[in-house]
Amino acid sequence: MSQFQPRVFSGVQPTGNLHLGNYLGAISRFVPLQDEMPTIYCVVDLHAITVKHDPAVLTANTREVTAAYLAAGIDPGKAIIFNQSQVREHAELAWIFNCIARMGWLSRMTQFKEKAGKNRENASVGLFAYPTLMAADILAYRATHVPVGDDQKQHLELTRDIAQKFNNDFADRVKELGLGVANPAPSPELPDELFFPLTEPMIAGPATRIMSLRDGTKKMSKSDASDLSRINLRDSADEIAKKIRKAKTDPEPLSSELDGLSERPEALNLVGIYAALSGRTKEEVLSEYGGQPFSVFKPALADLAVDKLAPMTDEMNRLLADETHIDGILREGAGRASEIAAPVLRDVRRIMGFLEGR
Ligand code: AQP
Repeated sequence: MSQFQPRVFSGVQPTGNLHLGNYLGAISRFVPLQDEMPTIYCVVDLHAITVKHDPAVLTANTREVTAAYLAAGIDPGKAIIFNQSQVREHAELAWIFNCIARMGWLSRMTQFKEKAGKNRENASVGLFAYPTLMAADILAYRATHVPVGDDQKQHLELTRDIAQKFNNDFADRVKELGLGVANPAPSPELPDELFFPLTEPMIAGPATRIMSLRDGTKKMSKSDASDLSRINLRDSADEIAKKIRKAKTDPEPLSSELDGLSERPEALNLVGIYAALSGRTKEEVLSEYGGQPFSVFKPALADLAVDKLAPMTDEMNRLLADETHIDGILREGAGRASEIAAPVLRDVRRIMGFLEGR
């Protein structure tokens, strides 16, 4: 019996203000994977409408995320790059998963609680159901690996729960139709044949959670009202230097040991950013800068950040000047993505028992 083909899927929402956290926690990690296995990188525009949006801005942001993918080094000749709404299977599978997932599972999602805030009654149903759409994004391709930042861990656990419930609920049907794939880890809770893989999260490296520059206990975020809290991928060199200069810190010099930063979240965050941008460990950074004041470390970090980000920003701006080229890449990618998702959904429809009239 066949095995699941290794395949990477990940996505970024086109909600504006793409930032260093998106780059270090996700986009930069997408690049090497394209040489290791088939990769699918999506601009998840259906997710972006779960909160109030401006249609023209959504279009511009969709192109901006695409430009960031390309400028970071994702090669459309290797990876599939497309925007979610062009592949109808995402929305269709999400509906089916809405009927598999339990209210209790979704009610526990911390991201919904954070994004809905106090006014939960007024949040869209889409915001609540966001994780079932994310599960559909991944499982429409039967993707086995998903590189993401730490904030997406809970959603990926839910994706596994949905896959597991689907596999269990329809185990007999999957077998009867001959659509099963050998379960690599059979257990009393799981059938020996699966339809969907239990996707592995890839949350690794020194930058799985980059924190706000204004508050080391809050994640750097597109939606933070303070622009000083994040380094945007399209910030100029001057803006980057200013934001690092103004980043909240404490008066102490950096410690030489990582343990010394355990109660200093802002300092730890800046060291983590330096480590991720330079490809070194935090320990190595501290062995160079331990004992130094922030008046020395911050300019070094600003120089490094500008060195790393400026070429990417220039490339993004160059790419964004040619919308036809970007739209063509998305269209071509959507065609390739559909070729994978359409047969999966055809099988799902048969498993569900939907009558196909044509
Ligand atoms: N601060 C972060 N550090 C590391 N990784 C991060 N990611 C987001 N913030 C950080 C990762 O970036 C990818 C794309 O994220 P998204 O577009 O789905 O948005 P998000 O996770 O909801 O976070 P944002 O970018 O800050 O947006 P808002 O403000 O809307 O919540 C994901 O892999 C994510 O883990």
